[in-house]
Amino acid sequence: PFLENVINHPLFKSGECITRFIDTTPELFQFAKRRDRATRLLRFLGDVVVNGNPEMKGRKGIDGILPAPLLPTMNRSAPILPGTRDKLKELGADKFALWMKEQPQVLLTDTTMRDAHQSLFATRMRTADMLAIAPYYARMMPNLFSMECWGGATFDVAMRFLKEDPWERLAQLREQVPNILFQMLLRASNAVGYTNYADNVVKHFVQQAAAGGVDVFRVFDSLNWVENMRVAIDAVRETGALCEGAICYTGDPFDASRPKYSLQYYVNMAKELEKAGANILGIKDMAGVAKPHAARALIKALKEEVGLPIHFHTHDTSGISAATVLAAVEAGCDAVDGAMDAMSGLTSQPNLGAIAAALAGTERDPQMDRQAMFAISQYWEGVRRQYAPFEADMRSGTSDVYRHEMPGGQYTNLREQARAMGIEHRWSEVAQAYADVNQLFGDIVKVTPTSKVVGDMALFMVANDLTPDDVKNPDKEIAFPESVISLFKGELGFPPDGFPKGLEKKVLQGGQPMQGRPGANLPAVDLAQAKADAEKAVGRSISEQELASYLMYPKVFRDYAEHRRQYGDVSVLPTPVFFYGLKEGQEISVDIDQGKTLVVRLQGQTELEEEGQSKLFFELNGQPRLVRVDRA
Ligand code: BTN
Ligand code: 3PY
Ligand code: ZN
Repeated sequence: PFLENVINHPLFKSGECITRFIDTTPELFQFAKRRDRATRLLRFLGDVVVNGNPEMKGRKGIDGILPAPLLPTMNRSAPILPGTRDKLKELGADKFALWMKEQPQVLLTDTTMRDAHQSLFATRMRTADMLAIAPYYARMMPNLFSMECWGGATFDVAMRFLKEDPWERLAQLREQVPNILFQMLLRASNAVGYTNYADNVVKHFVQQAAAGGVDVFRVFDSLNWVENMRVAIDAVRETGALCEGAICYTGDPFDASRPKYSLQYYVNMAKELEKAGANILGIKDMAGVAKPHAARALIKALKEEVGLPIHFHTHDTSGISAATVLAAVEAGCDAVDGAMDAMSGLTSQPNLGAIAAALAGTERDPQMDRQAMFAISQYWEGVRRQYAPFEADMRSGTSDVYRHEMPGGQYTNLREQARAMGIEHRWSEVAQAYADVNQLFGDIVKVTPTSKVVGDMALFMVANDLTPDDVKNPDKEIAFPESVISLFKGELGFPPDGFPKGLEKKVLQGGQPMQGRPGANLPAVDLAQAKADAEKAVGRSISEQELASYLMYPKVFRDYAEHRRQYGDVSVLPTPVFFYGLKEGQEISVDIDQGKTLVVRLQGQTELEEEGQSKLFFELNGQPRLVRVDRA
């Protein structure tokens, strides 16, 4: 058909030059492209076999062939019952919030596909592992409140390390799960990045995310500055999605030595968020420092003072977060987060299966099919095993978190950074420095991106043997990390009470911090121009979603696009093959399209006969294929 199309094409008959023909009628060459796809995937497979996945550098790999994660037994064509997403469509955001408050049962969010893996194995979970279980969620978990499956660090890690398109992940999951609310984490004016973006960029991002399938936006500001959340809140409200305005929880309202984060502080901010238009109030305990009695008192106070349904989120770093969740539920909290058993605990969320079991038969019984949860958790157990090289060597909860207050989602990443700097053996000093930096900065909220700044400074202090007194000493010269200077300039906004004046002066070397919220000082980005620039950079036209990726991360997006051009869509590969490579004699089948499957087998490889190259012998759908790979 390919040749027929070519010969019968009017341009061809007119005798126009063939090269131009290829340029102007790319649709005819789709056929060739499809063939090319297999070649590109083989090239990637060959690269990983010979050179290793660059992501594995310095990590201990996995020997042997891992068994595929065990999927639950279920009729895949069982009907999909209506869930919370249908409810949102029926009621709209405002009435949906009222519905939440009326429910006697506590509503449950499963964070497995976002925060849990961000917090346990450096955000490395790949789309394929989510996609395989997604149809089971739709059919076996129809009364989950939501699945947190997007945003936070997953956005850039997908492109940067996994070589996947986060928008495709969202669309593919959405296709499999039409009935349960999808939730994302949005860093307000920082969107899914580490710095404030122009208002129109934030708005554009939110529009793309809502159109792409996000139903609930958990919006937070890394300094709890409501002023800096309005653009994001308004943008979410305009799309009709649910806006969860979140307060980042820090400190301890019962610690008299830290009066700043009192119950009143939270109540005040909650009222501001309610006025700003949030549909749901999120309490985001990103480090897992909320103690049970504090959560009880907090939820009680908030229930008395604000009208919004409350959604509580915590991490199990201390080991007792389930007690905190139960206390929050007892105090009337409307929804809580947890992760499926096998993906829970430690720096991740508390155990959702255990919470469901503990509440079963009580008036807040979440009404979960616990057998189904268990089957799904078994699948996650198999998935998690594949990511072992990315896990922190942490065996138990640690009450040290009350001292350092590191967010669960940062913990494994900061340890990685320390390792890369060769100071992982000084981890307890890093943890102490982290706490010291927090005090030096004026006891601030630490969550992405401010947590990253505190972490940078902590590593800097340990690496340079600096004490807090050294840092404060006006006579001791210090070359502060870039991110610290940016923070004190106000590029992430300001804490309600400002930064400590003495250190501000030293960091800014007499310069003045900026006035007002950063977005007010950033000129609007010319989106059409940006799109044209991006298209020029990657040599093809791009979608509005890809434009959003480019606006967030220009370089990461360009690198990803180049990888995609060279190797095709590698998200379809099984995880062990992607990270650890095919073993000799191993055969895999890869669905590259609906109904299009490649069966790939690695037959063997030859030693370096020619300088710097290896020869790999594959079998592709039964046909021999030779791939040459340059050795890195
Ligand atoms: C990454 O680039 O961080 C992960 C994707 C794997 C890229 C493949 S693996 C071997 C080869 N060498 C590269 O630089 N990219 C490919
Ligand atoms: C993120 O912003 O990625 C977080 O998980 C913050 O807790
Ligand atoms: Zn979290």
